[in-house]
Amino acid sequence: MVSFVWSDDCLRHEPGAEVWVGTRTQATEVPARAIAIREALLEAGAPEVPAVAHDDMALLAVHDPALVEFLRTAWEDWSTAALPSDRVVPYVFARSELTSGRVPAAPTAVWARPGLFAYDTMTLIGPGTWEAARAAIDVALTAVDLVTDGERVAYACCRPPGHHVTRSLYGGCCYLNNTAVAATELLTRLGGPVAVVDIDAHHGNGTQELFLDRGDVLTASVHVDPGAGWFPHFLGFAAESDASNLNLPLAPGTGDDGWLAAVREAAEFAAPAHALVVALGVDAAAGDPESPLEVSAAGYREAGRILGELGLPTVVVQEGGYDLATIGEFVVETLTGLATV
Ligand code: SP5
Ligand code: ZN
Repeated sequence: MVSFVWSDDCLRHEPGAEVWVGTRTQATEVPARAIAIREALLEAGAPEVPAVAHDDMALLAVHDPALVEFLRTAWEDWSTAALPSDRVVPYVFARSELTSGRVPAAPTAVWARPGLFAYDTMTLIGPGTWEAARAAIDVALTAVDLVTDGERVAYACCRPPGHHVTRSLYGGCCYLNNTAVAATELLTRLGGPVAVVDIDAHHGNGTQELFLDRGDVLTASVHVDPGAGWFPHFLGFAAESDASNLNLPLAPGTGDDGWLAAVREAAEFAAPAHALVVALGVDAAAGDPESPLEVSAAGYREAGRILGELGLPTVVVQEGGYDLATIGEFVVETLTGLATV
């Protein structure tokens, strides 16, 4: 069984809620997700590898230092200001057209600062958010270490997830783009091109934007059609595809056959790469509360097999997946498929 990288610090992020259409709704991206995955992996006999601390080189190659500094200090500043919300939440957004593209002023009000970096209201910051997000980067980079040291496949049990984060904007329950940092580090160490195949139920918009027009990192994403009303709403359409990016939006209710056909297409797109990052969201699962793709556990195992058949050094990075009863099983099935070849 594939080794998995773990850090207890990933449990320190407690979103508390998601502000959605102006109301606080129940948080979906909760610590119990990672605990459930770890239990299933241990049960399946996967060796556990503790995350090793890594410096900020790869992180700062991906993200704007201003975003990183904001995330590092946001909770401290917010709690000092004694605001009525127990989580950092934006209320005014520094959209680039507001300043005609000019750099917006650094706001003096602490409660205005999140609007420089957040693109939604669902992605709250609390006491352990930074520690968990930074630990997830170490988890991803430790999995890269395993692969560059000779393991063909390694799994990074990252939490919070990351694929919705761009160079300077966070959202979609994500703070730092673990997948993009892993891909960047693989590129540095093994040379390019590196491919990212994202099978989370939502479009990997952050990863797409980070590697736009770059021949050295190919990105492919299989996800529910944003045109059918699904997050991230503004991106993930087939028309965004080009020589280095492939979007495969699927209709709600697609199920195994259509989903696996798209995974095969994504795998073919990734085939020329020297290394692979699988952005593994298991929220395409039938029964997942956040997506309608209706994929079975056998479907995820087959997706793993298809991607494993590429024979590339492969880092698997955890993204979404919200059905606590089955999330662990779906991850184990995927890794089993990846390891069969
Ligand atoms: C990593 C990942 O899978 N992020 C997905 C975030 C998308 N969430 C969209 C939520 C839309 C509204 N949900 C209503 C229920 C609120 N609890
Ligand atoms: Zn997702």
